[in-house]
Amino acid sequence: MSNEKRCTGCGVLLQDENILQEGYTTNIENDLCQRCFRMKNYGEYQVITKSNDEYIDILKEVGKTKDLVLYITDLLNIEKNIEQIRSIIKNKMILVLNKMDVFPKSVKESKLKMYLASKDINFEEIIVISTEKNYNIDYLLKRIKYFQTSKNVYVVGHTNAGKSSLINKLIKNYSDKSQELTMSPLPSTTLNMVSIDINNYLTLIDTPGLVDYGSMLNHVSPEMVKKISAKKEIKPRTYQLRKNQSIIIEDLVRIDYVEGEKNSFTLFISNDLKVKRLLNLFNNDALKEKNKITYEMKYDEDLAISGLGFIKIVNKGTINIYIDKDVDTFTRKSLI
Ligand SMILES: Nc1nc2c(ncn2[C@@H]2O[C@H](COP(=O)(O)OP(=O)(O)OP(=O)(O)O)[C@@H](O)[C@H]2O)c(=O)[nH]1
Ligand SMILES: [Mg+2]
Repeated sequence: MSNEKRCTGCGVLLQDENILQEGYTTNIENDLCQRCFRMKNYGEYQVITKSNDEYIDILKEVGKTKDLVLYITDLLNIEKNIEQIRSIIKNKMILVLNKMDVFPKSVKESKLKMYLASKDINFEEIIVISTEKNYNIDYLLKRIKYFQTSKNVYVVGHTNAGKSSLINKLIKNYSDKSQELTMSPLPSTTLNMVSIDINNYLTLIDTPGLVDYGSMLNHVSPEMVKKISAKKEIKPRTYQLRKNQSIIIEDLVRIDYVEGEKNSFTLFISNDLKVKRLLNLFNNDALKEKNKITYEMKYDEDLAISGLGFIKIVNKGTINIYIDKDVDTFTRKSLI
């Protein structure tokens, strides 16, 4: 039997005909599709790969409205192309930087905001929050009320930024609803728009995330995804490197310091990842089969590795990195 009923966890159209297809449920009376049911109750994750064309169509629908949009991004993984979504929708937008809890306490919010402001993208306001620790959620709600142009407020962003988690937090804090959106550590959890009335004046609309094909999360095993995703406050790890020394992170990336004065490399990555330092890079060829990229680092820049985190390098120098060819890397003025 097919119908118009949607899963309340991920927004997919429910169907009870084909177990191999999206939206399957044993009984059409259920609220959740089988995939959401298993994620919620057993933590069993099933990865679905979505094409961004569908997502861009959803964004264009949002763009046809005059409603306020919350653009959620993961602080550790501020996208290389943060303006990408902005270029599709011109609505009033608040930039919400989520997952402050995993960022080292030493990092000043003002510095983060300044970095984003320097990108010259038009946001009504930039707000730092932690959904996990309930940090700044009250303030965010105040600002939503201030900027909203109708009842409807859309929540957009790249996949895994914490959009559904944020909406769940707002439901829990400010409504008497029991609906819970599906959240998971893997990308592409939400599959379609899901509307939730928080109260008579506010309806939040969850959307699937834009897939960042350059993110490491899309190129490693589900076990490694869990390891890469920081759950606790990151303890920055600093290595003093001389020329011809090297850093290796798991079997994910190798960074050879090939030219420059003695230098300081500070890693902002999940505490669960193992890091090895080579005192002489010529003695070990590990990971050299991967794709090589050379960067001329300027004074006080970060090397950002999409999905993994970033490395602050204090002095100028030349580095060679070896990494999966599909993972994006870029340099920027240091965030810290
Ligand atoms: N440490 C930390 N983790 C968070 C926070 N908010 C969300 N997460 C985690 O981030 C992961 C992704 O959360 P979701 O809410 O599923 O993300 P999403 O943006 O809805 O993802 P898609 O539906 O795939 O687009 C989950 O493992 C969450 O537990 C936060 O404030 N701090
Ligand atoms: Mg989601």
